Amino acid sequence: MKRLFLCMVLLALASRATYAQQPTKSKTDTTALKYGSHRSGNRTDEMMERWRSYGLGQFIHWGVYAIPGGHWEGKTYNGAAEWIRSWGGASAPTDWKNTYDNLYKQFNPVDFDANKWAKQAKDMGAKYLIFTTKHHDGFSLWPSKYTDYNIKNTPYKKDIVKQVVDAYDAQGIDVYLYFSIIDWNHPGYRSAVPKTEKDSLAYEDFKQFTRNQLLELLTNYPKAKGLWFDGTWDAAWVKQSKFADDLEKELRAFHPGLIIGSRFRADEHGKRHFDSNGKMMGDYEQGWERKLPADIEVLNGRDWDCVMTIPPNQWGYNSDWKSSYIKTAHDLTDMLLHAVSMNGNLVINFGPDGKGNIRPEESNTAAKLGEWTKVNGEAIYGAKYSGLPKPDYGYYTKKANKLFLTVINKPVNGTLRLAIPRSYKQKPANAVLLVGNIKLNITTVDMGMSGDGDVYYDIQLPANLNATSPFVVSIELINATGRGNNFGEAKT
Ligand code: JFZ
Repeated sequence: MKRLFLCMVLLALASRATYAQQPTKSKTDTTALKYGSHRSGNRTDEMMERWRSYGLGQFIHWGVYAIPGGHWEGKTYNGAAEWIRSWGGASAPTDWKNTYDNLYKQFNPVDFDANKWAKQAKDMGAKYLIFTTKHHDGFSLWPSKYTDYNIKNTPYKKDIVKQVVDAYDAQGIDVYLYFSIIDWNHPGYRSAVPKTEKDSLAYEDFKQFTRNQLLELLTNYPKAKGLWFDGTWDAAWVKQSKFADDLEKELRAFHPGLIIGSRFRADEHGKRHFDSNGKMMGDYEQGWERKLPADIEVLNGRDWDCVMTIPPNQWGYNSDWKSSYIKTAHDLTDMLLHAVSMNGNLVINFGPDGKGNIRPEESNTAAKLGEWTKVNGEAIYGAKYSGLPKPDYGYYTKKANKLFLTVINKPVNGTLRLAIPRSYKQKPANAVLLVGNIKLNITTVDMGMSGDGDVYYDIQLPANLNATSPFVVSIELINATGRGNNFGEAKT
């Protein structure tokens, strides 16, 4: 029996560890590290506070992969469209990669209008953008001095990163530059640890190229608020703990306030995201990729964001969405509140096509989300974890003395019953339905339940509330002390 229990505990711990990338060591068990985390606890500066208040972000994956759009020589590839260069495999025609690496000669997004994108993002309610300046294929969307494989050498010619940064900045949306360390186009790039001297020299050249491009980005686009790193899992890069640590420090010194997530570098023992002492490397946890934490405890107080695709797993443009489940605005609202209720941000991905158009499905979703955030934005921007258990109706978020209940599951009897623990320092006073700005009746319910730790409050929803999407009840909180019930406890 004991053994069975131990097995179950171990299993539970193991699944939790893989799910949430939990730190591996306790505080008392520390190793001296040269290239580990730079800090204990969260950043407290103004820029990071701003990051914490975003709530909703937009991700854009755009590059030459938008031309094939998930299709190659008449075949559909269901793997992520931005990876199409690598889907060829051994059976592919030998010129597959070479053909791909020449696609830029056709890249001419005549419909691209950065202001249109930025306006749409603003209307959706996004407060930050993560934009792919260079994905794994190595194609640079800015006129980089360090490679010819860049936008200047396409028929389009103009600097796309600049247009995006300026347009979003003009809308008051903060821009973060996505940058892939993996670069399939650079001759010095290696995924495996270099073994020969020739390989090592090539890789040294690649490292300098990477550093040059990053400094170039921060020089050209000083309005950028942070760098969003990707493609950092290769064995060759994982070995570069000193180089990457020096580079991170250099980038931070070069661009004060810069925000970098946990997906940039590994410590000297190859540990990524969290160092060998279990401390997070970077300013926020960057491992929440198409997944959300089950509860706030797994986060242990860390900053985090979740990046989410609308189809199951397509970041770049894939012309065929027909065979996939496409997340609705409703699904995404649920995820957004899930994230904010646990102190995280949700970043929704868009994959424009080869001409620079955002597909109609994405535009519709953005518009629907925008309708929602316009009315209910208070529940997400600057809102945080409430300190209350998650309600079955949906999610609580909190800002100053306001508690927001976003209702995903509307109760059939039209009454929201809030269970507020007696230990909670505040209690509900007034309630307003944000859509329509309707004042709601709220009453205290003492059910006289023995040993129960909660006080109940009933909020009556309007009888004619025909909710077809999640709705928010804004609840004013006032201080509460000594809330015992009126009934004696039974002796047991
Ligand atoms: C990476 C890229 O390979 C992908 O194309 C896209 O850009 C995405 C945002 O990032 O894919 C990942 C990276 C990390 C995980 C999963 C997919 N992860 O940590 O689970």
